[in-house]
Amino acid sequence: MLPTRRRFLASLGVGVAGHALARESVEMPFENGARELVAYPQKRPLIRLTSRPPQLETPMSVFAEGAITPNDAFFVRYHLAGSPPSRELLGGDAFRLSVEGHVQSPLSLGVAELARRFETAAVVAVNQCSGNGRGLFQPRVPGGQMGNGAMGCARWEGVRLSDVLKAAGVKPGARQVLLDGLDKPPTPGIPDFVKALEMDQALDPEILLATRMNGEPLPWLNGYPLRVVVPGHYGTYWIKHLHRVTVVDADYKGYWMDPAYRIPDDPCAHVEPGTKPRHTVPISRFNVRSFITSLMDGSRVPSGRTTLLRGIAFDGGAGIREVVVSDDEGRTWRAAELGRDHGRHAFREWTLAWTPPGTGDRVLWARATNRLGQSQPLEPLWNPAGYMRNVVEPVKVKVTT
Ligand SMILES: Nc1nc2c(c(=O)[nH]1)N[C@H]1C(S)=C(S)[C@@H](COP(=O)(O)O)O[C@H]1N2
Ligand SMILES: [Mo]
Repeated sequence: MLPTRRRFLASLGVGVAGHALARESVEMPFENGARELVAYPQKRPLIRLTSRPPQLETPMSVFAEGAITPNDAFFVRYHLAGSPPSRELLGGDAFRLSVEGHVQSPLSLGVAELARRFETAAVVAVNQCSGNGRGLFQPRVPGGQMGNGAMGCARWEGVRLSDVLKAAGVKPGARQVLLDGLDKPPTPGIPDFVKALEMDQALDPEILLATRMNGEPLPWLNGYPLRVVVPGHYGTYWIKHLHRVTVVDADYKGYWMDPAYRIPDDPCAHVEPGTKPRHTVPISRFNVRSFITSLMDGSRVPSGRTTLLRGIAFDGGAGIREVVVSDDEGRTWRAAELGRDHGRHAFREWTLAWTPPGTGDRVLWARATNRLGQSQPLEPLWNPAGYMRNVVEPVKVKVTT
């Protein structure tokens, strides 16, 4: 996102001639990247990708404020034009979660009942869309043209999916657990947004059915009153407004599992640009990423004076071991200082004192390595769906006298 925030006047249209509404907009660093900043209920102005359904990105500067993304700045992603479901469906006693299918005793539980029956559990975890950074793919790919703001880190609190499944009594032969939210397709031809977890994965005690986010009930647009939290895994599995958990004894073949949300079956999830993968698998864990959050493309920094660079890093759950920064396109690297550890699924903040040498254009790179030794490529890796971008993202600044 460029810092040159253009302010433009959007006319309110016929009948209100003479009145105009000032709106802030941003320009993402790719073609057709003009976006308005729009405030939705419970949200501060965020970068709007689409209005039907609402899809909002977080400006990178928010991530410079801390490892926890405030609820009102947390990104929003939906697939179906009718989303989010209406407040009536979500409100009060009307909401029930049903647990059904290949189980001994099907359950139907309200949110309060869930909290009463099952032990409370919490995790600080990053939620990131599979297509975070898709707009930056070259060659361009179809799909939501997002910058890198489709991510956020929060403290999620709720109950364990595994406890709920155990209470329902999973029958032998169960293969997968299907997760469905209350949002429905606008027309019959469009498949409902349903995701599947393998049975052994669904029983991982890390996976939560969360009712609270950063100490508050979930915002409406982030899944009120109940959502799935799958730490370390892409947001596609983090079903919002969860109302049905179905245990099945076969492999689910719905559209949002196949062909959607699949990656090349290759260790780096990539293919030669412009080609199709021969074999695909469902997308799963995050790869390693890091970002400079205190400076953006076009930021000005004074030469010879020390600036504190700030950033974040995260991965699929091993935890971040190291972040290094280069101001000379990789000839030399310096280790950043890691901030407080909020857990292996959280954003890890980092800082580095940097004294810009000389004057003129400078490119800054940050590169993280996790505790498994996995890191980030210097050249982008490509796949046709625009998933799992994790190239070192250059930040081009101007060093001034
Ligand atoms: N009910 C429902 N849940 C959903 C989706 C959706 O379209 N409907 N989209 C998923 C995707 S792809 C992502 S990236 C995350 C985004 O979570 P957020 O909107 O809370 O940031 O929600 C997931 N859960
Ligand atoms: Mo997503």
